[in-house]
Amino acid sequence: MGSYPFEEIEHKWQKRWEELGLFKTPEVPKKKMYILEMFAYPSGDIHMGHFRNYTIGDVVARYYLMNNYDILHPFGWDAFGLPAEEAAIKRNIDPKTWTLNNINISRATLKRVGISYDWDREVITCNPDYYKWTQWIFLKLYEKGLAYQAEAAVNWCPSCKTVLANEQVEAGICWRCKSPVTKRTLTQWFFKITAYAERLLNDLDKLSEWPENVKIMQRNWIGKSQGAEFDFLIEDSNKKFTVFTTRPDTIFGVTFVAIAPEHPLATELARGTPYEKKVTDYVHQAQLKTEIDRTSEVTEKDGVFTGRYALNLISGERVQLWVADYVLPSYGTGIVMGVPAHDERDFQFAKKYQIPIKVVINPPGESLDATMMESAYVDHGIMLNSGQFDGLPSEEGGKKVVEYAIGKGIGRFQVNYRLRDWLISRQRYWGAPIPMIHCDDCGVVPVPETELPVLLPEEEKVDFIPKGRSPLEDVESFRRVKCPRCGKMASRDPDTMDTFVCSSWYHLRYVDPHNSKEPFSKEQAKLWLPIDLYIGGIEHATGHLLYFRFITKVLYDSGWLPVDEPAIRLFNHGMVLDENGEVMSKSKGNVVSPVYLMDKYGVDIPRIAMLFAAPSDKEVRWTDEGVRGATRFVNRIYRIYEQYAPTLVQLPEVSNKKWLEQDLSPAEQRLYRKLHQTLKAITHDLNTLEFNTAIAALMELLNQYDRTEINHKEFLKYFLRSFALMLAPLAPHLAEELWAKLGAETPSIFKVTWPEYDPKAIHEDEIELVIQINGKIRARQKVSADLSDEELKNIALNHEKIEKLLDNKKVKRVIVVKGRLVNIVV
Ligand code: ANZ
Ligand code: ZN
Repeated sequence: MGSYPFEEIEHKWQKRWEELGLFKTPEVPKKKMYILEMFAYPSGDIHMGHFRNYTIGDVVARYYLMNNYDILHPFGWDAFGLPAEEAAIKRNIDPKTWTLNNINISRATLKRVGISYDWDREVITCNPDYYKWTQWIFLKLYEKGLAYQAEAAVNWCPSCKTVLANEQVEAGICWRCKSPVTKRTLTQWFFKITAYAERLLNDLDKLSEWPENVKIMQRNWIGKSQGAEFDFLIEDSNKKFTVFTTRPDTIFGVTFVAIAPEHPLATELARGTPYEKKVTDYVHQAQLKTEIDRTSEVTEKDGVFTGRYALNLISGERVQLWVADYVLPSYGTGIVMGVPAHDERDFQFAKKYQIPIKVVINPPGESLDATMMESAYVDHGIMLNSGQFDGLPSEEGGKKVVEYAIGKGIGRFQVNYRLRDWLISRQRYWGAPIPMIHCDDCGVVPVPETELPVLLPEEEKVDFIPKGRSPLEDVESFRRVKCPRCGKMASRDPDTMDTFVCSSWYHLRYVDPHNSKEPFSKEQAKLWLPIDLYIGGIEHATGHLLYFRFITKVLYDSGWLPVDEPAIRLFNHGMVLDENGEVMSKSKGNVVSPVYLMDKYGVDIPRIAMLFAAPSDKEVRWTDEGVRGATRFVNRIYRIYEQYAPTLVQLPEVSNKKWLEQDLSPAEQRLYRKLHQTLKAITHDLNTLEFNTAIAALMELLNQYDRTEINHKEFLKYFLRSFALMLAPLAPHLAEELWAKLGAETPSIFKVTWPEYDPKAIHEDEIELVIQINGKIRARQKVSADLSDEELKNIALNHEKIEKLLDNKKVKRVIVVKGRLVNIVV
């Protein structure tokens, strides 16, 4: 008896699937199911993380296919982006060649994995027929006032002379040359995602099939906070500034004000005073620090006094004006009212610089002494030292303070979001050009829709070594263009878009990928959207998963989409670790390549090993032992069919028999029951993506099969037929082969409808009912398994032994645990 001959088998079935057009998306779906895995960045060949993610999607897609759904299961490539340029600089090939080459390699591997993609719908974001529509989306946002240009402080490496993405700054150091990164103010393009903050937040409540942790991460990222703004007056000047606070009840406790170093006021206040040098030095220092360093709880807060004072318009008190880098320029107003008694950061700051501490909230029934405090009292309580608001509970008092400020015109209620607008311009070559033109006379003019795409120049040798400005700025033939409005010579915007713009709408292109007139037709969108199941990594929780919700909402608002949320259900798969529990990565040299595994074991063995090793949403350790186990399992199955199938092929149809009414032996009957219990469990597991328990159930079933003497040939065929069907989504190539050995009722096992379990079979006939009095076991009795709670209760109360024990005691309560136990409380 041989082992599973994957070389012969797997390729044969992949060819058959192709010939049958098994994974081709139906034109007009009756019962649609859109299953999507996050597409891939083509940086080489696919790795085990891809293998896992795409296998998960494949199991589900095949399962729904067998449930007669019309499936859309597409794939594509997130093909623009930095690594292509980096590789191009290193190897001296152009990013396009490098990228398309990687796509070809990875696609070939994925086809070998046999994933059920409709390859006719493949999208590649760096192809003009795709990025034309990425540019179209930019124009739509621009039309709606959701794309705008503004100055922003960006990361700048003075030695590389380039702008860096946040991800390229590690602890304030440039990833390439290791010199300190500074900030530069440059004009950049933004998408106004903040205009959707409220909806992005509220609609999370609709997403009942998204993991709770992703929703929590998005809520925190959006970071809604309700509070107030107060105006302050600068002494010796008639200028005002505004602070944002979540604790208006502490306004009388303000003893200083802290300004972010980037705020224009910071340097302005000290100008021409003896404090000027200290302040400007501090401002420069602060710009070298990362946001994390500045706001971390563990680093000591520092700052400089500006020598100036401001007037708290509510309390009438005079307070010191400081510059401090724990204040972030981009949150609230960039200026904080310092309340040392009730805010921990302010407390540390005041202690360090001997700034007064004034208590304005007491804990209920207690009285704080500022000189004795070792930390801030941050909870709510009773207001004091607060003029007319003394004695009020602080929550209520805070509102009163704001109402008072509104009356005086010196304050207001204010909602703030942590979410910032999305900076989407990159001074890079390998991206979708921003479809805008700058004209001396007309200003910024959008490229007319009819002139899309704005092609990335390829003919000329583009020098994409970063120089601090976009490489496209130096490509004359690209840059120079007639102004669409006045016809004078003007210049194209030289920046390209963040790759996350490309990936914010790819799920929409799949519904109509060959449309050359529109990004997708509204009809196709209606047929297929939303995504029914989206599978991908948790690392995208506050990036891509927020962006694609945003773009979906924008297109919904402009009438392009039937839904305002992109995905009904989200599933986050876990990471793949090596034998020692370390993340697989090229730099650690511990990667296992899917190609190597397939050469050695074929597809289905690594597939079973991966699916069995852990629940799909948990980390999985990839071990040789796991592969050996899967090999034994697969070979065992294969041998059974090799041995028995030839003797069963000729038997007639076995699927529609009433097996419990046939003359099966008791052992065969038990196996029949086990089969249907397994079918029920697996059906559940495939819906919940718990593939490890599904495979465990098949293993158990196989064990019982081994212990059962089967004399009834038709029943054996029925059993093997059912087993192959249950195995099909999990080990598709193997299952096809088993199906064929049994006589192949259909050209593919995936043309068979997923079987229904027999409800009569899954119940055991009898159970042993445990009867307790006050939690102590007093009797056991065999009863029929399908009795109701009421019937079980009566049996228990009327049990001979129990009746005696109860002996007219008063029964307080009877608790029934279905199918197991009755507890009588006396
Ligand atoms: C005074 C105060 C008193 C505050 C007190 C808190 C407690 P969230 O909840 O995150 O919105 N803040 C405001 N703008 C800031 C900025 N640009 N950088 C750093 N901190 C800033 O936090 C709002 C609180 O963070 C505000 O309320 C302000 O400090 C501070 F007993 O104002 B609070
Ligand atoms: Zn013009």
